[in-house]
This record gives sequence, structure tokens and C-alpha cells, in this order.
Amino acid sequence: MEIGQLTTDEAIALENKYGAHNYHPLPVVLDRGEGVFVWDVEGKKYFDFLSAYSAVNQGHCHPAIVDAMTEQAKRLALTSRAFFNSRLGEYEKYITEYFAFDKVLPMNSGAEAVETAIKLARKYGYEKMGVAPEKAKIIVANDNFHGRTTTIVSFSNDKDARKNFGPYTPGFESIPYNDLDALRKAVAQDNVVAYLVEPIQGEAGVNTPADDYIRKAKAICAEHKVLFIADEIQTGIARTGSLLAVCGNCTCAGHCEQQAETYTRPDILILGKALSGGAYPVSAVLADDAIMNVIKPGQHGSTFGGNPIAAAVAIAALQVVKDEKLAQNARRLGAIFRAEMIKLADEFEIVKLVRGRGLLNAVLINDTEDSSTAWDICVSLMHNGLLAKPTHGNIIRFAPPLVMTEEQLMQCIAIIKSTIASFEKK
Ligand code: IF1
Repeated sequence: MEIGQLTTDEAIALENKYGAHNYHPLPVVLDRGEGVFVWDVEGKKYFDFLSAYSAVNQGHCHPAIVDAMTEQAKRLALTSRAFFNSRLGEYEKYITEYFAFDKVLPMNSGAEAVETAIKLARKYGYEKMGVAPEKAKIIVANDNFHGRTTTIVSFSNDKDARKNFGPYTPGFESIPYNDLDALRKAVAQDNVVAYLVEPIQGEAGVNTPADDYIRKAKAICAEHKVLFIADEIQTGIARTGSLLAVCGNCTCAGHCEQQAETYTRPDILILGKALSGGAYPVSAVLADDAIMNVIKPGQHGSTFGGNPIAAAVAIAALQVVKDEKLAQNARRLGAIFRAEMIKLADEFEIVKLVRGRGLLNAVLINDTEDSSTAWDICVSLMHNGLLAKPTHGNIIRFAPPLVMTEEQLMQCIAIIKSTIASFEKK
């Protein structure tokens, strides 16, 4: 079957018949992507306002990233870590200097990197903090999303993500997000080794905490000698208008050697998604030697972790972020987007509010959690040439590639406005 010969209905029928039903996609079959645009199998063009959940920050099929990937794929794709390879050391130096940490542990998916951070924190707890064997406890936030492995869903309160996947991994305690008193109480307990948190909760509906929450949360962790682990898989790599969401409101909105006073340096930083610009599964855990060196040969790893293609792709993807000033663009366009969505909320009953930072935003639709309004609006947006998808309940996440121009953004805002207007109860 030639690429691009399938119709939308044929492609959907094949996925329904032969693929597990672990997703409920919008009824569109994408066939090509370039920058902020994607095309379906019938050649219809759309603005991508999801960016594969913030993996495609650099835009679809960015030439510099694709070239790096294809060049390396033609030279050496995979060696396993049984041997050294000519790209990994160069990448490890590049990324550790880029984010100012001593070391990186390269993995593939975000969940694998989160699992790596959990293992690192636990091992550090036993070997450096004197935590009693098997007693390590990690604090997490309610409504978290850190991936879908059995250990990670063990500390999820999302029933769909968790139900019937037990028995669950012990050693986790969940507290209210954006609640410093709850955190202070939790980390004061015995055997607590870390607090694992998203600087902005993406899946929870772009739940943005108080401006000083992350900074104060880290300070509380430091006071109790508990590791502060930032999951920046979705919020990192310029998405929120700075290099990392933990950069706070740093005005440089770029790569400032992380010396800005607003920067909250995590003890362990977790990256994924846009670390590869969406071209290849690449994730990473960064930490300083005191923490990272508790992992000795043979104690952790993966077949593809740190492979030459991932190394080449990640260098290219991070270079694009710097060269094209994506954080600055995300900051500027995000402010315009939220201002326009606030006007929408003022004008239309159906829009409750907008929230977010940079180009990670969400619009809360004024309807009951179980209503299909947000979904119906996204289907209409699709017909009108813009792809977005609801998160939980009636919240629509809007997250375009960070390479979007202001002119393109205004076109998208016009599409969103006219679509929302058509849903306003007459
Ligand atoms: C799905 C959600 C977003 C993440 C954070 C770790 C991971 C993710 C903060 C795991 C992944 C993806 C997973 C994808 C949909 C998407 C998602 F809806 F699931 F929650 F973005 F909000 N930490 N998020 O956001 O990374 O293993 O997927 O590479 O599973 O449906 P991964």
C-alpha cells in the first residue's frame, strides 16, 4: 500500500480493526507536517495547536533536525551501551553545559526518564541519606501526570490511568498541588527522599501554580534535605516562554546559564518530548555528580538509551531552540494569545477562563465535566482548519509549535473565535 493512498475512513478503519483502542483520536488522519502545519490524507491543511503534546516545539520536520537524524541514521544507528559511540560523549557534554548540570543519564521515553529519576532518588536516599532499606518515600502532587508505567500510575489519582493496573508500587504520598503547607508537612516525615512535581500540570488542564510556588517548594525541600525533582517533559524546552518552566519569569527567556535569580535549580531535572523536536524518542535525566554517581555500571540502562541518532537529534533540536529564540517567541506570542482569549471569555458565556504560560495554554469551557462541549468544539475547530484536543473535562489545551509567527497566531485566534462564537447558546 503506497504512502498517502488511504482515505481518512480507510485509515481509521484499519486502526480500529488492527490497533489497540487505547486512544480516542479526533477523526483526522495526518499524513504530512511542516512547521506549524499538518495535512491530512485528503490534502486538507491544518494549524497544529497541540504539537504532539509539546513534543514538536521546533515545528514539524524541522530541516536541521531531520538532516541530523538522517545523516546519523545512514552512518550508525544503534550500538547499545555495551560499547562507546562517537556521538554520545559529544551530546552529554553539550546538554550538561546547556542546562548546567554535571551529568546526564540518557533514556528514550518520558516515562522511562521519570522512572530513572525515581530510582536515582531512592538509591540516593538509601546510600547517602541513610534512609532505612525499602522505606524510601517520594512525595507527589495530586492530579499529577508523569507517564503510564505501573509504578507511575501507582501514584496517579486519575481513575482511567490507574484503575485495574494494580497491585500498585508503594512508597509514594500525594499532596495538594500549589500548597506549601502540605508540602512542608509531607517532607518533614521520616524517610522522605524527594518531591516529584510538574512546574505546571499539563494534563491536569495547564494548572499553573502561584508564581513563587516552585521557588518556595524547592526551598522547603532544601531545608529538609529532600531532593527536588522537576518533571519538565512537557513544560521544558522553551514551551512556557523560558528555557525551563523552573526559570520562573526570567526575562532573558532564553539560555542564561541558569544564573537568573528567578531560576529554581532542581536537584534532578527530567526532560523529554521536545528534547528531540518530536523527530525521535529522546529523554534525559540531569543531576550533579553527588546524586548521579550513585548509579554504578549495570545498575540502570536501556537498549536505545543514548544511541547515536538520539544524540545527534537532541543536539540539533536544542540548537534550534537557541538559534531561533523559541522561548522568547513563546513568551511574546503566549501573552498575545491569552489577551485575546480573555476578550473571548468576556464576550462569550461558553468560555470560562484561559490560563497558562508561554505557549502552553488552556481554555476552560463553561459546561459540565461530563458534557461533550469541549470535544465538539475541537471537532468544529478541526473542520475550520485548526487541531486541538481537550484534556480532562471541559478544558481545551492550546499549544502550537513555538516557531509560529504572530501573523499565523492571529489567523488561529480568528478561527478559535469564530468557532467558539458558533457554540454560544443562541
Ligand atoms: C499519553 C497526557 C500530556 C508528561 C509529563 C511525563 C510524561 C508526559 C509532564 C510521559 C507525557 C503525554 C503522554 C500522552 C499524552 C501526553 C499528555 F495527556 F498524557 F498527560 F502531555 F499531558 N511527564 N505526556 O506530560 O512521557 O512516556 O509519554 O514520553 O500517554 O496519552 P512519555
